[in-house]
Amino acid sequence: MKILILGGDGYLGWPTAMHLSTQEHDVAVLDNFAKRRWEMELNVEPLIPILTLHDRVKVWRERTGRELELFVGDLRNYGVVEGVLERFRPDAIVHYGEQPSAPYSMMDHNRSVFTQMNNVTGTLNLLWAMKKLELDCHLVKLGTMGEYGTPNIDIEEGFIEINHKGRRDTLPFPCQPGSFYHLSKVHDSHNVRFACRAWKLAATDLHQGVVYGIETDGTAMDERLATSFHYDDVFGTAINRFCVQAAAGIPLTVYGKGSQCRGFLNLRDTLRCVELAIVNPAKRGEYRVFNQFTETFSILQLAELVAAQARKLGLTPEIHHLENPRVEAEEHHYNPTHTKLLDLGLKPHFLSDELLDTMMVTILKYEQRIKRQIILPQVQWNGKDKDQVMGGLKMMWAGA
Ligand code: USQ
Repeated sequence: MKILILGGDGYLGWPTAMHLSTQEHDVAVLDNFAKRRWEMELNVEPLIPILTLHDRVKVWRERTGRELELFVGDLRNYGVVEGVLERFRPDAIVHYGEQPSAPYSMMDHNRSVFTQMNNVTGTLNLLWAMKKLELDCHLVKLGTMGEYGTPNIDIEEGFIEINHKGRRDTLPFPCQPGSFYHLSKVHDSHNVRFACRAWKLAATDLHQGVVYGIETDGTAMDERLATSFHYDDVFGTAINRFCVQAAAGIPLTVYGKGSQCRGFLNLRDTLRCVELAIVNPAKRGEYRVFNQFTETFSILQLAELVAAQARKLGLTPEIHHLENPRVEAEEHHYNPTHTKLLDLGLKPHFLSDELLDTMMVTILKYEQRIKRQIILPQVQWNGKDKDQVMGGLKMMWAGA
């Protein structure tokens, strides 16, 4: 199958490209390297040094004899999107090409507007290009479990059957996301669903939980094929951050009580879920949602698991409860359904002591690169916009 990966330079995009290439698919990657620019803006960098995408593609060819076609371009530019689709004519498109961080979207006015314009426009351009070119192509769109928020009922996979005043319908599950980033994914979901209905496109919206892990079969092949692993307060996520903190002897940063629950999955399972969605495609006109996570944990539970494993490695981790920088429920019901990917054959890699151990051992190899000043949360959900803090002076900002 011909598969185009949007956001192929990222934490998930690059290992997905390697994985699908190994499965004998003909894979192309597209990226505009925006993430590398945001890293420079915030003065953060991935823990493991990352080669350019051009060089990683070369190393991949050297190691496997397989080609990954590389396109450089911005999804906000419709001409780029249509041009790439016309040239590559994919059977499936995996769309990771968005601004992925909730804190980034809550940092200030500029970044919040940028996140929504970037994410929504890119996806809309893609939908229009798929329509115009009449490709027989399945869109696998990365959404997020955060679209649902934390309602006081069980979360279904995308849709819920409702009886209302004697009438019954199956409707999109209500969304109460917790950041402008998560909201951008809700807007995308509506646009993708509408395009499937109006233009008979085929799409799978993967409502993914928080991904953890550093290693996949591809990255393990050669250090030069490593993926972009973040531990800072903006691009780093819960388990990955806790492992780095434990390895560096920095107290684990649990926000608030830590009783907030989320769905989690191993990076290796992300690759498998995307593959399962691709080889079992949605039908034309169909918009389907898979909840993509394998386990739920509270944040405090995770911190305790990481700390226990760190102790076995001779480390002396501490857990600190910080004032929660986010506006989010800490005590809530959480029982999301996640059967569709299991039904398609997903065999989860659960969070194990062994995995945490391997992650921390890898992290310890790069311990000298850990910047301690980028660990503590700096973005307050209801804090002052940085522009205002700077007395109305607009920051020089390269994101627009
Ligand atoms: N948290 C802490 N301490 C930390 C970091 C996070 O307690 O040092 C807590 C947060 O308050 C939150 C939870 O952990 O309750 C998850 O936060 P996160 O930063 O790990 O993940 P989140 O912001 O939700 O976003 C990440 C990805 C995003 C993806 C999402 C899936 O960055 O792209 O969509 O996970 S989900 O969380 O299911 O919406």
